Amino acid sequence: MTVEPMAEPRDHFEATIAADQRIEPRDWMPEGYRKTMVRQIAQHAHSEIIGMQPEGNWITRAPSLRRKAILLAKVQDEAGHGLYLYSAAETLGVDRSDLVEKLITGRQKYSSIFNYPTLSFADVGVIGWLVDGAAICNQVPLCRSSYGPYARAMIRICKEESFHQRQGYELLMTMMSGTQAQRDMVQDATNRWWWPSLMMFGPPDEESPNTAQSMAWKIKRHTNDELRQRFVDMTVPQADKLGVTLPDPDLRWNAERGHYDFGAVDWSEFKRVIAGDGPCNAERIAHRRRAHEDGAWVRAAASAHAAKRAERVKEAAR
Ligand code: FAQ
Repeated sequence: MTVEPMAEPRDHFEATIAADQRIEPRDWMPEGYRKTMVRQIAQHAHSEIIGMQPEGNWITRAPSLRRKAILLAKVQDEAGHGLYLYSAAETLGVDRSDLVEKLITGRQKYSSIFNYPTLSFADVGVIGWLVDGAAICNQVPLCRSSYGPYARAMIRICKEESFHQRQGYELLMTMMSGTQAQRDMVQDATNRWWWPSLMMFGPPDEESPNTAQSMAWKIKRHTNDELRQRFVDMTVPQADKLGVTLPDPDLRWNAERGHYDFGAVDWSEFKRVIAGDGPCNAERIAHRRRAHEDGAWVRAAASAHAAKRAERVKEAAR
């Protein structure tokens, strides 16, 4: 079903949202909608790019050629996700170089989760299992997000995230059937990543300033707490199968609710991390800034090439 053009652009926008159709770049949209989309897509793109660092840290130390090939592919996929997302953001009239500038000067956020260190190879498995697991939980509904270029980018990203999640779980399964030392590494990594993974979904609903409007605009399809609960419900049986203990003494099945109850997230830690004071914030941004500066010559060469080509096309048309 397509929404017929209407005399008032605002009416067309509202009718498109109400009919569960997509807003496209050529369509009129309220400034608040555009700003929210830029904010969310840019944060998401930055998360993918910064998110290459924690696992990238282990590429040179992967324990076998097979693990190295898998990890390389995963980290490259994350770069690709960043690029699809920056492209989606550009359809809203922003410039990629401005977004990157805002990231490296701390004026735009990226996910809190990537400010924690990766201390052993088990972290690679646990990131795949929990972090990609949480990302899938959050992102599958975003495939139905109301902004067309974002929703379409999410379809492809989610397919790749599923592979990422499975490779993590498979790595952990292998480690859990290995030595006691390997099982201990998996448990230790699980202990460190569990709570930060729950924080990925954002603040509790009553403290989330953006959720109500984003739900009304069908940018978000579920609240932060709904998705956090979905993630817990999905992950507890996976932890049982794996043979690890999730580090939460309050975690138990609640038959009445039909969900797992879980303990209180330390929101003061979350606030500290997103304010820039997590264990690795400074390191992540310094690394990103260095990589950006090192890549200056590539950007200069690419734009010189593009300018030259445009000149040649113009000459040929004369
Ligand atoms: N970290 O009002 P809300 C990945 C901010 S997955 C940092 O609830 P909203 C894959 C929020 O921006 C990770 N900041 O906000 C991968 C807002 O601040 P602002 C990326 C957070 O937007 C796996 C303030 O708190 N995924 O990269 C966080 O309605 C493995 C108030 O919050 C996405 O970005 C946080 N965790 O809901 C890569 C998914 N949570 O902007 C490599 C798309 C909240 O007003 C390796 N994004 N904040 O200054 C979303 O679904 C939403 O933006 C939420 C936040 C749910 C993250």
